[in-house]
Amino acid sequence: MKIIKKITFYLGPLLLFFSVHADSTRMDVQLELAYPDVSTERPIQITSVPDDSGRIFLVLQEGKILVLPRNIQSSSFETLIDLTPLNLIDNAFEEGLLGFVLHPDFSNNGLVYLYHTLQDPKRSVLVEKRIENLRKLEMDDSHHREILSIPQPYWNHNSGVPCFGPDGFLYLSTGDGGKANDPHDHSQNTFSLLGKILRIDVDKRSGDLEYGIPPDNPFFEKPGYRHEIWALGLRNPWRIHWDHSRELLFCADVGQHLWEEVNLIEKGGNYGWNLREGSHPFPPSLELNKTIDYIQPVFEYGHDQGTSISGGCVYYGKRLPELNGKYIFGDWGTGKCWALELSKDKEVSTQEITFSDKTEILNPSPVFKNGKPRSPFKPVNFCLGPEGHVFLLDWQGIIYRTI
Ligand SMILES: [Ca+2]
Ligand SMILES: [Ca+2]
Repeated sequence: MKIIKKITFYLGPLLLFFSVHADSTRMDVQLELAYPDVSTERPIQITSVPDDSGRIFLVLQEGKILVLPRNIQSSSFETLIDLTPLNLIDNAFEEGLLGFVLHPDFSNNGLVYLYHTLQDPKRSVLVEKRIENLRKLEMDDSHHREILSIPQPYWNHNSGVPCFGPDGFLYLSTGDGGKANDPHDHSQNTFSLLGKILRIDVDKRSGDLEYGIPPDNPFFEKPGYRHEIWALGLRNPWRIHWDHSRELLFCADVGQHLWEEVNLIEKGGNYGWNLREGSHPFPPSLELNKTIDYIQPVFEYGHDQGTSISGGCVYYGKRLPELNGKYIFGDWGTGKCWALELSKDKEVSTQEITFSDKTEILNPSPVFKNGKPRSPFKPVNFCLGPEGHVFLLDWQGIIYRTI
């Protein structure tokens, strides 16, 4: 240990040139501000434009998708999609444009999918649109297909950020519909699309549906079940992420008052809400029912460390070798962030991540005042960008990028 400390002491000034320092329990990662001169209020997601331009799509919760250039100092941008004339939002905290994903064959068909809320009646919809000029990124205004519409009883717990799996099917995480305690028991109701992860085929049609049901879905043609369901018992799964190279589906599920969780989603799995919060009984006064086969989170933390998990992504790249193969996520309430590693035999270990912009630490240790977290940094998403960078989206309107 002494020798390592000495080496670190002597190498300290040198190590500052690297963007990541790490040991087995924590790491420091350097960030820089991205697009400080562009108005990026309530950013939700970033996706790379799949060409060599280095451009990104930036999804804003108010209902816009911007195209931003490779140069993160630039103040120029284009507006690709503007849904703000639609009646998306009654409560701006969780409603709005909640996700955007490109079709796996986007470079040939230009198809994109948006998940957003609508009012009167309150609902969430999955919509297909098309980009006709893939270089200039111009919309084909004649193409609009509403694939799925889910009635929403309340403004909260709509979840979002759909993604395509390695099988080419679209996965969509839906919240339990809202309020507290899942008052209508949507998450355990196998005839409700709420509180689920759904799996659909956007290229086919089943019966009157605007999508196909893959025949290997776990409840395909099973009476009493919606056949779209891939997994159930989720509360507000913000957000899911497919690790395509290991074929693992990660899901961060926001807890109620006690536990935040990271799950690995299995076909047909029941993740326990509203009979469990994390690995604990719900309501907490109940004894844990061990007779039902709920799937435990692979990682959970209590509300002494954070209050609302924001799922992220698994990083692969040479730019940040200490993060390679690790799932990066954080807490919206306290700003605490982690890298989760899964060994070959699925053993889980985590490291805390301290993010810094030059010398300023973005996420110091969690601070609670009168029981409420106080954080200058409110991570809402962690997204892979072009050229091996990770983008961190601060819901307060600030975007950071790893160096
Ligand atoms: Ca809702
Ligand atoms: Ca759970």
